[in-house]
Parts: sequence; C-alpha cells; structure tokens
Amino acid sequence: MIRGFATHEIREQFELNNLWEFSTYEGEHKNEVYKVAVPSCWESYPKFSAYRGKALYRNSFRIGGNVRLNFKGVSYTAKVRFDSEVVVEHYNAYTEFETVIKNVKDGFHNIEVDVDNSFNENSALHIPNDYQSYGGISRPVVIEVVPDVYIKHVYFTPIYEDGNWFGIVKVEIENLSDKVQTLKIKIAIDENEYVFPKVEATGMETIKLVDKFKFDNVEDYELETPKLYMLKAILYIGEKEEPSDDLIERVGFREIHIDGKNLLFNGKKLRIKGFCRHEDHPLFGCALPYEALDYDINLMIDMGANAVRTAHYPNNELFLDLCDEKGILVWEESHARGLSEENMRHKNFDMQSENCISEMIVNHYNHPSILIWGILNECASETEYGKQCYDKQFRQIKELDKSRPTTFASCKIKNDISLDLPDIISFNVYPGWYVDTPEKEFIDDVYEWVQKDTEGCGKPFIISEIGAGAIPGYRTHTNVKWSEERQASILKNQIEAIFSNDDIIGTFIWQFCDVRISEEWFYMRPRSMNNKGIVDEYRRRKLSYDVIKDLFMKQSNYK
Ligand code: ADA
Repeated sequence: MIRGFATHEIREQFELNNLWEFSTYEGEHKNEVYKVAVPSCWESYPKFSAYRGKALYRNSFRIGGNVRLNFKGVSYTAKVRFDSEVVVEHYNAYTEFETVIKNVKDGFHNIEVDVDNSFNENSALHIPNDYQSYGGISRPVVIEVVPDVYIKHVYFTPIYEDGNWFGIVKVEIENLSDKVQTLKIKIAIDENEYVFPKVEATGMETIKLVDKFKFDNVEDYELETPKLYMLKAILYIGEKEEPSDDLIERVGFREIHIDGKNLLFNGKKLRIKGFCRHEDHPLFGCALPYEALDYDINLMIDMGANAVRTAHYPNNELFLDLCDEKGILVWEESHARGLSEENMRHKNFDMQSENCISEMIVNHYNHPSILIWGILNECASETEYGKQCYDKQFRQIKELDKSRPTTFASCKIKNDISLDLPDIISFNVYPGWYVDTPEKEFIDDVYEWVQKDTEGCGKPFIISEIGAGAIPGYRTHTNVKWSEERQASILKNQIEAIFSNDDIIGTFIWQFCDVRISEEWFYMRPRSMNNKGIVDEYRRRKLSYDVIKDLFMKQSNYK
C-alpha cells in the first residue's frame, strides 16, 4: 500500500510489492537465495534476525517509457541498478528517494538493490544506538511512467485572512526532454478551480509556479473533525485538451502560530498529550504494515493522546496519512539521537543531516497533522560547535518551511547554550527514574530556570520526554525499579507535575512501546530492549496504560 489515498488518476503507477529474490553477501547464509516480501526487514526472517551487513535484492518487471523509480525507504544504504547500471544511491533508512530513467524500451527489465545496514566509517547518523537500525527494503517501492513533462511536487500552505481561507500553491514541473514545452497547470479543491497562466519550460529544466488562491466553502481542519481535501494538480501541454499528467495531494485548512508561551492551533491554545514512538515491532522490525500502524494510533487515541513525536527520524508516510485522518498532531523529527560533538564533527554529518531534513520536508510538507519540525535529539547543544550545527539546520528548515515552528529535545538542561535558536523549548527529563529529585520539584525547577536565566525565556515550553522503565509482566507489591507498579507511579507523578503548570504546553511520554536496541550500543539494557514502553513490544498493556488514560482523558485538547 503506497498511501492512504490515490496520488494519481492519470499517471500510470504501481507498487513493486511482490516477492523479491534476496541473498546476503556475507555471513552464515551467504549467497543462498530466498524469496522475501517487500516491504519488510530481513530481521523478520529467522535466519537473518540478527544479520548486520550487505544484502542483494532482485526483481524484474515489464515497463517502457520514462520510468520513475521511487523508494519510500531502504534501511539503511541503497545502491540501485536498473539493467545492471547504477541509477541511484541513497543513505538513510527513513527518507524516500527517486530517479527517472528516460526512454526505457518496452519489455522486461531487471532491478537490483544492494542494501547495507552495517555500522561503518561513512555513517554519521546510523550508529549503534538506543534503537535498532534494521536491514531491508522497509517501505514501498513505487514505479511510475512519466511523460516528458511531469509534475514533480505540489506544496500547499493554508493561510487564514479576514475570515477567509487562502492557500499558497507551489508546483514544480520537470521537463525531461530537450525541447521547449508550453504548459498549463490547473489546480482544484472541490469546486475551487484555478489555472496558472501558460508558461514555457526550456529543455531539461525544472520550473516552479507559485500563487495564492482563495478557497470558498471549505471547513477547518480541527483535531476533533480533521477534514481533509484532495488538491489536484493537472498538467496540459501546448494546445492539447487532454491532460498529460497529474499529482494529487491531500491537504487541510489549519494554521499554527506561536503566541508568547502558547502554541495556537487555529487560534486555540494547544495542550499536548503525546507519545514518542519508534517504528519498531518484533515481527516486522521498522517495516510495520498498515494494519499495525493503525493499531498503534488507535491505542494512542484510546489513551486520550492527541500527538505523537516521530523519535528520532522521519516516519513512514502511511503513518502520517493516518495521523492526518485521525487528527493526531505530529512532531516530526529529522534523524539523529544522542550525538556528541565528536559525532557531529564526522565528515558526513553535515551532508547526511542536510539530505535528511530536505527529504523529510519536501516529501511531508502537505500533511496537516505535522505541527513541529524537530532536529538533533539530545545532541551537543551545550558546545559552541554543536550550537553552530543546530543553527545551520534550523536555518535550512526555515528556508524550506516557514509555516511551522521548530524545536529540539535537549537533555543538557542547565548547560544548554542553544536555547535562543528554536521557536519552542523542549526538555527530556526523567525525575523519579534517572534522577531522584521528586518529579514536581524537578519539573518546576527546570521550568523556572528557563524563564529566569535563559534565552528560552517567554517561549513555548514542552517536556519532550518523561518516562520510566518496566519489564513487562514484572509485578510486585515491593514497588521496586523495573516493576510495572513503579513505572506507573513515576509516570503519574511526572504527568501530574506537568499538567499542574498551565504554562507548560504538554508532554510526549517516552515511550509508546518497548523497542529493540542495537546490541553494539555501549549501554546495557535488560532484554536488549528499551523497556520504557507503556505497552510492550507486542503492544500488550502495562499497568501504566490505564494510569495515563485516566490523566490524558481529563485534559482537553486546548487550555
Ligand atoms: C533519551 C533519548 C531516548 C531514550 C531515552 C531513555 O532521552 O532521547 O532515545 O534513549 O533517553 O530511555 O533513556
């Protein structure tokens, strides 16, 4: 399944989701050929459940014309060959990439993908960490046939002015041919139809059209009534009446603003009740099927949540589609967790981060559920060099999207020197778990420190992580650490402390479910899992489930 809706009515598109041939280049089962499902992670196959290394995926399909190959996610490096020729290479499990191969002769063609999930000297972001870097073609592979001139992207930014909804629509069109082409773009949302004036695209050029339009009779996108609209962009070439290409996006009419310490959603002061969530499942690795994604969101909704943080990387678009449909707000995060200054000085850090941010924003821009862009979780925001990296990345985000606020989750607390940079201050704190200071005392102290002594003073403030560990099923009246009872009582105190301060916008609980960690990580965790889930890895509820449900249900979506 590619998306939660059809993105084309004209362009030919299909998902290459049948069985692929799979073999590893190394290890005990080297060169043995298996059939595997795509998308999936190889860890889902018992012989490869702990394989870290290189593997080969092969397939063939019938196609002709200008062929667009679009990989929604390969974990975590990919080298793609089409009829034995390398056509695209990509780093990072969590963002999509594409290439167009022009004038392919009609017939059967071979596709091969070298996938590598080994930690090596070229990787700055995928490193041994408190989550697993899985292996495989983990998100859908989409094949399209595009005409010589085709619509590459459509970006929609809703704006509310004088009681009316407007939208800035930006369309990117690529001319693959070497001829000058005259073209026209029509855009439509329900009965609202507009046509951009005719333009000429010279050969091999990408052109951008931008305009602001008024949209009548549209409903607001609200958390309680998340009304979505199909935005259709249709391309006409020359004097032809028949359209030659299209791209359909799904959008919502809502605005996000900051007003002092408040975060406003359509003018109302938001109260965030959220979870941090890794894409992780013992049966599927990071390649959760649609049903499992839906199941996770439904559990969060059942607990009264209204937000999710995609810690610590951009998520599967299908998950974002579900968030759009269900009115769950998203803090979408670029890939990075716990990098030291030394890690940030890695030769590829800047390039890999920059690519991740632009691929995240370019491809996810239109999701009305995305509320905040986050970067660099718990990295070196306490050092001068680290601060420069934060600054650079925030500038990049603002160039790509000025309509959403930015933040980063800091654990440096009183040593942080980068609080002037984001729009929102966010802290990860674990009183009652990693520190013994009573929960309320700790949270009040951090909040007051930010307000008094820092450049974060007066900005919206979020507790981006709270939590405590519990081994699933470990129940004891002694209330000791790692018991479900202890986890529930710590979380109760943490959440009550946050909600007792009306100036704190809310929180994202660490974390939705227990997750596998990479064993190479230096830190020992029981079961080689991060056990702070409110449900375990199979989504079985721990004692804290009902405690959170009770506390979240008492809070409305707005302050
Ligand atoms: C951090 C980090 C998470 C996780 C958590 C924990 O705050 O952001 O990825 O490691 O701590 O469980 O300790």
